[in-house]
Amino acid sequence: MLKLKLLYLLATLLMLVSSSSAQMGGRKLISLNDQWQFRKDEGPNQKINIPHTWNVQDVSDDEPGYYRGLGIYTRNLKFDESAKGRQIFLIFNGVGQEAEILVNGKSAGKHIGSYNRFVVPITGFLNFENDLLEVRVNNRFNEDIAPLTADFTFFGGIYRNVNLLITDAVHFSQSENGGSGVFINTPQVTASSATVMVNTYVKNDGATDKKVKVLQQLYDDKGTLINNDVIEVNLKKGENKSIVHNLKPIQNPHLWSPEKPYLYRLVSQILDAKTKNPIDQVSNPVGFRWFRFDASEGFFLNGKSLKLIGASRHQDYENLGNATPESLQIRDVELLKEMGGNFLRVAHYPQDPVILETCDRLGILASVEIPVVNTITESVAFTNNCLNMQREMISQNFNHPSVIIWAYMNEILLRPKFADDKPRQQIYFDHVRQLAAKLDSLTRKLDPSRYTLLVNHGSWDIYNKVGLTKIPMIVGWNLYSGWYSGVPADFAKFLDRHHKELPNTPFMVTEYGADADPRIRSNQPVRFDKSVEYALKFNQVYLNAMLSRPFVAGGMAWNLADFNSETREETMPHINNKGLLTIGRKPKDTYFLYQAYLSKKPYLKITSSHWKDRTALADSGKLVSTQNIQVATNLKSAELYLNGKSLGVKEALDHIIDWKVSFTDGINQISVVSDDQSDQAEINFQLQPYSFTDKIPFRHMNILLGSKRIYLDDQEHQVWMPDQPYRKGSWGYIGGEAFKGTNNRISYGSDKNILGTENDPVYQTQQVGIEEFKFDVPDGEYELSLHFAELLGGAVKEALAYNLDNNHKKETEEYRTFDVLINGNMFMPRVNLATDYGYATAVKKKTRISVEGNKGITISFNAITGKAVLNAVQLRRIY
Ligand code: GCB
Repeated sequence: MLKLKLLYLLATLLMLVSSSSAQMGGRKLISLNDQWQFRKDEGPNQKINIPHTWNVQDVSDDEPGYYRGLGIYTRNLKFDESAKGRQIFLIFNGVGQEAEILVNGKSAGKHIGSYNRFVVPITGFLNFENDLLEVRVNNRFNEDIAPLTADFTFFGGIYRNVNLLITDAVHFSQSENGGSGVFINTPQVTASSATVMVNTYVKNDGATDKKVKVLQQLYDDKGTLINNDVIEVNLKKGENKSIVHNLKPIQNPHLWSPEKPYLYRLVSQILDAKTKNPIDQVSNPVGFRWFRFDASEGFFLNGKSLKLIGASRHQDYENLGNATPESLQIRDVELLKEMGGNFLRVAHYPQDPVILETCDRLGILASVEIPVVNTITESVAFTNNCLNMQREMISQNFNHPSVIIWAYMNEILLRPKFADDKPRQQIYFDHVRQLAAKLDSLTRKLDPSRYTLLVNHGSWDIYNKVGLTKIPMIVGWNLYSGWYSGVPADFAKFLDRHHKELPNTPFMVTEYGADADPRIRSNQPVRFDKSVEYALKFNQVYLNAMLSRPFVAGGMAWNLADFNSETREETMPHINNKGLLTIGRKPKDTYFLYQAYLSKKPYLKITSSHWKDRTALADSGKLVSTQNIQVATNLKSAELYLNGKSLGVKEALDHIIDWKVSFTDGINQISVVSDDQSDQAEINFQLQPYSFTDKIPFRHMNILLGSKRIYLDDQEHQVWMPDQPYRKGSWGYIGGEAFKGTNNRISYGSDKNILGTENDPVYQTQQVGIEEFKFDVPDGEYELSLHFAELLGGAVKEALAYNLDNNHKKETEEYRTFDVLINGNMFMPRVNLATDYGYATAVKKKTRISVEGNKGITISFNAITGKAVLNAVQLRRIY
């Protein structure tokens, strides 16, 4: 009997706990991501789920521009009885970029800016029977909202999670610029003690005054309560009160650092003063760390010097636009950590809340910034919107121990307005400086515990002249020597210049990078060829320069991953290829280079192991082709094996070892070994005969003219190789020269988007003035494909803001007409690529040929006006 009674008591107790924890919920957070209808302006309705953007397709097609206008989202809201009499809020984590929220046809709130959270109280708008929610979203250009222009795409839509929050009349304030209402400071942290000061906003939306207790409880990572504090408050009706708790100092705190990101948890509760029942509750992370930037010695965390190395990140993903699920966003921070990075520049705008949560958890330090990029509008509305974005960003991300920097401007003098009117330009500069000063002082006021950062591009004089290097606590430089201009070695000179001329201003390299289209490889890498090889060398030079200079506080690669930038052309139109990962987050060789530089564990990796399908000409008179294999490592040396045979031990230079490997036709097994580390790659090599009379059978060949690139078409699994001048017994072009565009930085080819193809690199290079192309192939049946594109002329495009020395305007049209004959027979009469097909448009012509009498194949070009061209050629032996 006693036992039964005890059991009964226990069960009652359990029920009480669980009902009180439901009650403690006081607040309920419900995801509202499903059951939406969406339409573009007057378009048809479609069912969608959040996250959603309406620009996934049109940012990648051949049509310039993407839809920037109105999108309307609707959804019903259903409540049960328990919601009546409570406070109801909608929480939008990100809507691009203007939003108006209507409930039952009435406007309940508006928000400006794509990248911050906002909360809309809707209690007074509900009938609790058949409530209809409508969100009118617009991503039109608005001169009063940043960003105005930038090298990324301004996706429209409700692209981050939406939640419904239901609270008691008394709750943690939801009027704190999207913040949780609880702001945690750690004013003094040392290895032996840490203080915690919590500023909490408690709101009474009830009809009567209310007495409550505000309780702060600090738990360690095992869930043990280590500290608490309670304050009783009288809240008048309608009042939003700030309450400050100073917790007693924590002795010997666990410190937060990249190696050991120890997180405490602060649970804040509002209790009914009489019943002690919890009314509302929120939790926040607490990390104890202290840090400083020093102009001579760089960055220090918890008293120890730490070079900040990492990357910036955009939030969009392959085929998803910016509507990226949380799991993939978390993965990005994991990939940064796995790369050996310790810093994330959350650029150019605040991102999904899971990003900084993951930084906290994994020990990645971070800066966050608002999207004031390239240019400003000199209007009061623009200024106020910027200030408001900064306020929201700080309020929403205040409690993340990972955040050490707030930033607010990026390359704001990139192409300053009023270049032809110097007095007017001076007024503009004054406005820019005033806006920077306002944003900086607001930031220092809202959060004196962190640093401020303003990011410039590499034009030293202008930023100093306008005074922008004097405003922030840390200066950021985005440096691209050896990419957009100059040579990589100029980079170190710039670093030294800052240290010499601004010896008291700490700085970081907030961006640097070179495009690497993962489909492009080169044995002769040059600037702007987009080859993976050039990017790898570039990154080596930059890492060496930064790591060897203590005064450089840090360096952030641009970018962690490739990202969409609708206006970009080049080899992969609409994508910025400076990522260390592809837009689908596959590692490029550069990612492995970073692992080799940064990994604390032994590291050994064949960088190009994913370049599995290769082709090249056999060495003269041999049955092999000698090609490069590269290994990234932090070990001193390694030994390479080809099909089990050692090719010797070699020492690493700047974390890279190069071997010359003699590939045979077919599968080649490569392995590399050092200490107890090893890596393997299987390379399927297609040997091309040096002469068609060699023993190597000819199967097929894809040749790019006027190019030094190797192009891997991953859709059709074709490997394209560079051309050669005709050699008897072999193949090649006769006459002409490689096309060179008007863009100064490309040494060959064009950077135009080629319409009608995904294989832009096949059409972006060409031989101009070609007379013949010959294949001295043996008799048989062949399929021949010729590829053309007119690379000159067409609509003059506005040079993109970041293409400072790019100039398509000087281009003069060629008006070329030519005949193409194959073995003396007319194949394409009087072809005019521009008029017959359009400018920069892929043209592919295929035919079958019987080669007889050992005559081989001769493609002849007969120029009628202008010069004949050929961009690429494919030959396949049928039998
Ligand atoms: C920059 C910009 C960034 C661009 C980058 C580039 O300096 O800050 O937004 O994406 O250059 O790749 O050109």
